[in-house]
Amino acid sequence: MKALFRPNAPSPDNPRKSEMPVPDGAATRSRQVLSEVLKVFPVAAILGDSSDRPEFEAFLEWLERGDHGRMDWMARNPVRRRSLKEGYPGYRTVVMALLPVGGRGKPLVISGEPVRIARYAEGPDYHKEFDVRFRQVAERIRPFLDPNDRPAIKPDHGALMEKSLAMEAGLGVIGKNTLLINPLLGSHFTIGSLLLKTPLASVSAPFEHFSPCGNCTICLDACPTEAFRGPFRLNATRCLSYLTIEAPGDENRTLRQSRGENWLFGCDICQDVCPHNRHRDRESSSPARTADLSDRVVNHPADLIEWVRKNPAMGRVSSDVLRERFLEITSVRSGARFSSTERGK
Ligand code: B12
Ligand code: SF4
Ligand code: SF4
Repeated sequence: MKALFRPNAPSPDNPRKSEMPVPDGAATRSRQVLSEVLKVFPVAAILGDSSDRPEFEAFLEWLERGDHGRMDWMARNPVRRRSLKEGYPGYRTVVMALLPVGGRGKPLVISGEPVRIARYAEGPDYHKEFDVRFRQVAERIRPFLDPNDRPAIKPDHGALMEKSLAMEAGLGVIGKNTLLINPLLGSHFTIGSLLLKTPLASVSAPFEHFSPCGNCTICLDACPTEAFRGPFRLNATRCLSYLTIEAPGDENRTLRQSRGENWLFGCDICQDVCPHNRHRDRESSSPARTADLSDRVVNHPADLIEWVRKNPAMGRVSSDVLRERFLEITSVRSGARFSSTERGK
């Protein structure tokens, strides 16, 4: 594989930082903007005009291998992910923020069976959370922006290589599990971006020289479906997050059934095992004690719909899909066989 990762520090040899001229006073304006952003988000940074993503080539190779599977939206016009100016012409600055995920990682108990749900999917939908907070930010920073600026909110969607941008903004470094790791937060957070037309100077967070992995390979070894081709390379079509959320249909059903453990929605294993997440509780891997889980007991698969309603982040898959997956988990565990008619009930 080609050397794709260049050190993050700005230097004459490293053109990652601003290539286009930033007007006088932009640095002061940037700091003022960031201080407003930090009133709304716990961790944030500002990335002035960034250059081409150094990881773009790895992204193209990923698409060529077909590792995106049925996520056609990832393959659509890939070049727009190469740089901000190609994805969002006219936008010059990205305000990047991290939101720690609140989920407790405890299993949900359905008809006495513990099943697991990715932490990020518990509680409020993070897309909405970013939307609300970035709207507040946009109001606060309006006095510092050019009059014609129309900030665009992009949490998780849009043509942004978010981890790569956040890494350049000094918010953390990508680990071998392909996730961004921040030395204080670990990796259980989501990333959101606010795009500005106003050119601002970068104000980075201080974590660009952090080196998270060394010789460690715990996450690669722990993945139950062997989804990693190697460090930093994930075959999404084997990842339980893909198999339970993005493509819960028949594709790779056997893999999900045989190695999917009891993951109902998403998967957190390659994060939960990471030493940088040690500060989080490890209850996801401990046996379920029903007494501790009174708010997590669902008495019948059909009641799952009600539970999901209270956890809107899980609304991305239909209740039928969730019920189907639940039956898949329990049938494998008990060795029972469900006919397709029974599964459809
Ligand atoms: C597609 C996608 C998925 C796919 C593919 C995942 C993947 N790793 O690409 C699937 C459905 C499997 C998925 C799963 C999950 N996802 Co997702 N996903 C995305 C999405 C939309 C695009 C990611 C992407 O560009 N992939 C393309 C591939 C090629 O990139 P990559 O695997 O990251 O590989 C890069 C690095 O390895 C790097 N690289 C290569 N060599 C080297 C060498 C060195 C030294 C370094 C440092 C880097 C490096 O270059 C590659 C190209 O960028 C982003 C949001 C966004 N717009 O960015 C969220 C995002 C990455 N997902 C997120 C989350 C939370 C998850 C899950 C944890 C959810 C869950 N609990 O179930 C899992 C984690 C699985 C995993 N280990 O990645 C968060 C990650 C937060 C974080 N801390 O990093 C994001 C940023 C969403 C968000 N806005 O918060 N996801
Ligand atoms: S999220 Fe789970 S299935 Fe996906 S790569 Fe990580 S450990 Fe493997
Ligand atoms: S488990 Fe180890 S190799 Fe994997 S991301 Fe964490 S530190 Fe890096």
